[in-house]
Amino acid sequence: MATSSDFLTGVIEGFYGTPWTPGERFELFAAMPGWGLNTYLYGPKDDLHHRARWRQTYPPAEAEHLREVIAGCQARGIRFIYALGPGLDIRYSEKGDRLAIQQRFEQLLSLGCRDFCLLFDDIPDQMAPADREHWGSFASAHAGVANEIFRWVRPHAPEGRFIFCPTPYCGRMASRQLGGPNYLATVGRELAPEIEVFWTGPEIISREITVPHLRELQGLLRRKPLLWDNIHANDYDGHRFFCGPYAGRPPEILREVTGILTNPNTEFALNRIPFQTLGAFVRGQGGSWDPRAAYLAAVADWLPKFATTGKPLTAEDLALLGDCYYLPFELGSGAQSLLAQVMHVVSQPPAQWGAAGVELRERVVRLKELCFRLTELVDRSLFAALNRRIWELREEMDLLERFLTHHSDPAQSGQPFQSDFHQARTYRGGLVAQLQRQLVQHADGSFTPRDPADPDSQTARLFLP
Ligand code: GDL
Repeated sequence: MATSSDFLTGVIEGFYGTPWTPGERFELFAAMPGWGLNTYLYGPKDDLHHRARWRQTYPPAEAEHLREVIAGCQARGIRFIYALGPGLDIRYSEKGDRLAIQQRFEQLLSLGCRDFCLLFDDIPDQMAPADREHWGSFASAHAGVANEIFRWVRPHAPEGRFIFCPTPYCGRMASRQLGGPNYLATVGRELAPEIEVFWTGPEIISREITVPHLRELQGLLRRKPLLWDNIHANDYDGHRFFCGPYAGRPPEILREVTGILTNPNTEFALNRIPFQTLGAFVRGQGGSWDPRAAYLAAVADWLPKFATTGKPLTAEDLALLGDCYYLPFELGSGAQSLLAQVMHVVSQPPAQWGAAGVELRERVVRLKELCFRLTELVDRSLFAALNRRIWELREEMDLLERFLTHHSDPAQSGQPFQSDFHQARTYRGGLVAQLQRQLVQHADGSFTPRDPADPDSQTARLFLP
C-alpha cells in the first residue's frame, strides 16, 4: 500500500549533466523525511564510474565519499539504491564483464549499500554476434545478467531491493520494438520475480500516466512496474526548468506501481516543489489530488529561500515566476494568461491596443522587475541555478516593453521598431538558434522545412559565412 515503507517514494539522481555535490545530497536527505520521501537512487549519468568507467571500481578517495553519502542517507531512514549502467559497451557473454559488475557491487556492499539497480537505458540495442549466440536475444541477455547479479547480491543483502531498467522503458520505445521483438514479454518471463522494473510511462517524458496504461504493462512484465518519472527532468533543454506540481497522474496509479521515483531538474536548488508535491501526492494515498493547491502550498514553503538584499519577494511573485517554468506540457496559470495577452495584443494593429496594451505593458514590466530582483538573492547557489534561464525571460520582457512603448507613442506611428539592446546576431543568434528555425514543428509533433519565402529564412542566409 502506498504509505508502507515498501512503497518507494523519492528521488533519482539519474539525469545527464553535472552530478549533485555531496553537500546537496546531504541537504536533500535532511529534508526528505519531512516530505514523506523514503528512497534515493544514485545514478548520475555523468559520474564517469556510473557508465563510461563501469568496469573499474572507485578509487579510495571517491569510495570514501560514497561511504559518507550512503551513511548520511541511511542515517535518515532513507533507502540508498546504487545504480550501475554497464550497457554502453558490455559484452554480455563475457564472464569477465559480469564479474566486473559483481565487483562493483561488492565494493558498494563494503561501503554500506544494500539496494542495487542495473540500468540498460539509453544504450545501443545491438549485441555482438557472440553475445547473440550465447543469449539468443537482447532481452534474454539483460534478464540473464540481471538474474545472475541479483542471485549473487541477495545473500549479502537479503533486505535490499533490486531494480532493473529495460532498454525500452516507455510505451513509445516498446511500440517501436526497441531492443527487439517481444523484449518486454521476454523480460517479464525470464527476469527473477523479485526484481523490480523501471518504467517512465507512455513516453520518456510522460504528460499523463494512466491506470489502463500501467495495467497493460503489468500483463507484459508479470509484475507491477516501478515508476521512474521524468516529469520534472530538464536535462534535455538548457533553457527550461520545471517547478510545477506533480501532475498528470491520477492518484489511483498508486495501487498499480511499487513506487514512484522522480528524476528531476539537474539543478538541485530548483527541485523543492517537485519533491514536496510528489511526497504529498503519495501521502494522499489515492485520495483526491489538487495539483494547483499543492503547488501554492509548496510555493509558500519555498519562499524563505528567496530572501533578497532588496525588496522581499511575495508568495504571489514566486507563484508567477514558477508559472513561467511550470511543467513540460503546461504553463502555470499566470504565465498562460500573460502569453495569451501578448499573442492577442501583438497580433493587432497598435491603434487598436487601447487598455489591453497598457495593461500588458504593466504586466511585462512587473515580470521584468521580478526577474531583476532575483539578482539580489542571498542564496547564491539558488541564484546560480536560476540565473541563465531567468536572464532570458528578462530579455524577452525587456524587448516586449520596448516594443509596446514604441508602438504606443503616436510620434513613432508607422516607424519600424528596433531595439538598441537586441541587436541582430547578438540576440537570438548562434548556430543552435538558427538551426532551430530551419525545421518547423507542428502541433502533432511532425516537422517540415521552413517556408523559404519566410523573411526569417533570408535573415538566416544573411548570417551564413
Ligand atoms: C532518459 C534517461 C534519463 C534522462 C531522462 C530525461 C531514463 C530511464 N533515462 O531517457 O537519464 O535524465 O531521459 O532526459 O529516463
